[in-house]
Amino acid sequence: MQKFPEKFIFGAATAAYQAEGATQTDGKGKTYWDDYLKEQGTFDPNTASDFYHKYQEDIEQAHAFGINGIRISIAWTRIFPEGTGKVNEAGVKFYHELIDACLAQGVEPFVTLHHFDTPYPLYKKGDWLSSEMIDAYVAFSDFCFKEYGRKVNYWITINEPWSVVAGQYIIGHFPPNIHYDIPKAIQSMHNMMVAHARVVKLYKEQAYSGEIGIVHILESKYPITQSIEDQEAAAREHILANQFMLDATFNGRYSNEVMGIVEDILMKNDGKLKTEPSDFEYLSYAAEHIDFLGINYYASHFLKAYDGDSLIHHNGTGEKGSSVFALKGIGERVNNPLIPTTDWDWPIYPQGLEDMLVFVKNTYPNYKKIYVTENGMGDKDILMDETVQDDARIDYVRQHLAAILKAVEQGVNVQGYFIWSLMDVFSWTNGYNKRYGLFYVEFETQQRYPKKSAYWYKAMADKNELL
Ligand code: BGP
Repeated sequence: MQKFPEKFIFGAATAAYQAEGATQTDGKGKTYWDDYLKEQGTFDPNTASDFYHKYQEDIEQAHAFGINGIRISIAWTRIFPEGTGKVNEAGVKFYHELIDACLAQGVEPFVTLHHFDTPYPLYKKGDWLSSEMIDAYVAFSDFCFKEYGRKVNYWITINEPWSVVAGQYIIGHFPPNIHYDIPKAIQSMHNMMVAHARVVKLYKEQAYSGEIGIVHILESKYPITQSIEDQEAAAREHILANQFMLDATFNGRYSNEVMGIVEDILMKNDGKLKTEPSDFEYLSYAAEHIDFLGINYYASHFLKAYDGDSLIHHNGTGEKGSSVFALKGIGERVNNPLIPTTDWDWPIYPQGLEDMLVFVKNTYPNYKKIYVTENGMGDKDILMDETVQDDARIDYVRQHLAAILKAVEQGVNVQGYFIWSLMDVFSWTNGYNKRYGLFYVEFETQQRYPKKSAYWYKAMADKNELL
């Protein structure tokens, strides 16, 4: 019998743009996704899971299925439709009602301030590459703390800086769809970390009673063979995608080892990182005061040496085996025949989660606690007899929870787990056929159906042990 720590959060995660729908309702402003998705014409985010209208039912359902924590995010453009300036009262009211509904059901809200949804006018000004964006983000966060700070106990500054910059500037499947510009990605990542740090400082200096943290996607990187070159490739991707931000988060500066590699990657890609002395003052303050780290974990990667130009094919359709991911000055992700993958080519490797948790504990001993803020399995679920027999998902989640428990045995302080996602939601670059939810959403009718995994999750939460 494997017990979870006492008061463990059995949570489920959502994000505003992916769950709420209602992208043009009650004065909401545009994010950078709206026009882009319309022009592209593949996926319409306008209804998503209609959480904007159905949140009450969803939160009651969450509670009924043993869930005691939920990740929600505040859509910046519901509150400030233009990103700055005039406040939209309908948006302010919506989040009061949503947070109150969570609290009334005993489902603790973990509230993210930025989950991939920069307001369009600020995106046009350069997004995280512009100081106007960063100032506006700090002002928006301040507004949220003043408005909701007395009832929200857990804040998340930013969701997955690495995914944002990789999507925007390397893979190019997030607007502005730039490919292979690794220097821009590094600069933007640094700026996001400074923005995060400014918000932590603001929150702590105003002495709110809650906690504040950041969510990073942290995927372990392994060499496909033990050759020096393959080891080097894995180490480089690990530094770029994981350690660069963990150093900023917990040390308030970049270690010499990290900076050495990052500078070499920048040189090979004709770029330079610009920093200000004040950046490191903010980062050091936040490193000392941050309350928790959120880790999103879905997959790990196996790498081999690569010395060509960057080349990526994003598998957004679920056509197994179609992914290509090779970065100049870093390495190439390759298939490990011993490790199963999802239809979207994400290697299923729970050991990578255990290794990452132990790595954080050993490398950043000043971390206070960790929540696994996203983990789950995207699949092409089939609704039959008003449910889904999602045994593969149960198996995936069970293996990852077992990995967490193994890390806990090794002394890692993990206090909760949020399955991605509560119900099926809109997936940024994969649309609606990649489903993750505990609850199946029939998008045409917005009817919800608990999957087999929802019943299993409830039984586990009720017993506080792994089943
Ligand atoms: C994370 C994001 C989520 C969610 C999830 C699943 O990176 O924080 O917003 O989308 O990944 O990813 P996808 O929908 O691409 O399968």
